[in-house]
Amino acid sequence: MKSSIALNQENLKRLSPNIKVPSYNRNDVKTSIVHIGVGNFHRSHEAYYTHQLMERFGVLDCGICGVGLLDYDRRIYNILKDQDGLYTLVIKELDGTLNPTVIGSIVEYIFAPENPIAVIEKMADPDIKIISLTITEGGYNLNEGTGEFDFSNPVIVEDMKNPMSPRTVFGYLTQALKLRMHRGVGGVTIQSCDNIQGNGNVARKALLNYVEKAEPGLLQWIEDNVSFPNAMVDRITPVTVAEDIARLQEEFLLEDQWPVVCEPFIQWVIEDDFAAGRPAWEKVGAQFVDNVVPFENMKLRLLNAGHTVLGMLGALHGYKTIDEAARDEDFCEFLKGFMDREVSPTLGDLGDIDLEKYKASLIERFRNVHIKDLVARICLESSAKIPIFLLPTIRAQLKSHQNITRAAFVVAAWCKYNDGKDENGNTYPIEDAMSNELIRAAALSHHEPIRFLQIEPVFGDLVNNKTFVEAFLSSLEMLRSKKVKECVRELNSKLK
Ligand code: CS2
Repeated sequence: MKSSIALNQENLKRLSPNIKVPSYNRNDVKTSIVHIGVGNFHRSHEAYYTHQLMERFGVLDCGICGVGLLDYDRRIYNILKDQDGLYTLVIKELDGTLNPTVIGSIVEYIFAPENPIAVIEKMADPDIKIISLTITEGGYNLNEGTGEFDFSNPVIVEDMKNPMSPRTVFGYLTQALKLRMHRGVGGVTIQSCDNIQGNGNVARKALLNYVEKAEPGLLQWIEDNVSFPNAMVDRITPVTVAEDIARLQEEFLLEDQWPVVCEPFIQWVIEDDFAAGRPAWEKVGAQFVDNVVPFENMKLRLLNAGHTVLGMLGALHGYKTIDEAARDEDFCEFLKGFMDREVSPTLGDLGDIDLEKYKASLIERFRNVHIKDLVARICLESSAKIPIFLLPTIRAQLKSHQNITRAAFVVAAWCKYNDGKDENGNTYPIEDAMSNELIRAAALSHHEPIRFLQIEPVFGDLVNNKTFVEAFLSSLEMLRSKKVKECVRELNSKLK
């Protein structure tokens, strides 16, 4: 039996012909993008688009320098160092075939806790035209209830005190932009790639709030020289599991310590507002538009919230993966009702987009048995996701006096989810920056159900809306007295 080969630059030429490898000379790649947060999503999305541009069009001036800010990032840093920045992206086709490509667009990586100055200098380098971010929904440090920047966050307090050894993205950006200003290096684009409505506007607001207190002399320069394009990003990218690593080794004789698997679907719709130019990502499928709002609304309220629906109901029932939940006919009927009756009316004018086709494609994507996206991944950090994915639908429907029964039921399911136990008695951890508060509120809600809606940073003033509160209370009562599947069946037939 042939032995497997470790992934690194030197070994690329020895790999099986079934694996696509970079044919461009990586030594000729010039870095012009710094990316903060090299997680699986960045590796299946922006780094993939950029690699395609290098591979298919020979555009080599858009190399990526990855940056890890958190201790957690040490692992990816070590692995990328070991593998010369290379990793395998395994697209799982709809028929289950694996389609592996070695991605070469990440040509540098800096682990910030070890070398904060190197990160600041890199972001201030005149060659850097874009600083892109995947720092998660919660990473923007805004109170979801009030929309205000959270200055009480202890790491933010630390960064204000020690500006030269920052820990947050805001501390780093402030120092780097200050250097750019003093050195006359010119503007840069800060490009959010997170699942947030108006992600560019949110990045801008969060940064300006921080700078206003930390470095007010920099505000005007940012206004004049930095752009923050909004974008919709999409590709379902599950957590890599041991089996993914093993299959690559067994079927392709490739040893990659941390490959990424993903679905074939990919989409990136970007507002064309780049202060210092940009790669021609449109050549490899990205769409540049004047207004991304309709695309963002559609994606966040249907795909991401659809995930939340399946994740929460699925978790209570005991399903482990999203495809299992989506293949459950009762849950799927509920999901379709949620999309058609409660979300679609809030989406407004979508121009040329075929909404029915989009929704049908989502069901297909959720049902893809090969992706094995974990319910646990969908449910983690819900306190940052639900206010973005689900509550805007509730707010919009309430405003136009329309139905919110299913959406409120999902909020109630989330409350019950925080009891930490499914209906078979299996326990699971609540992985959430607000886990203490959520667990406490869920516990209190057994006697006083409204307590859950009093989590102000999540629900804000929704707790004062009578219609919403009633819908939530009756759903929670139902969920606490019967199994989730029974409740869903009842609602499906009642709401037909
Ligand atoms: C998911 C997203 O985290 C979540 O809850 O809905 O990660 C989703 O898979 C991506 O946004 C797909 O583009």
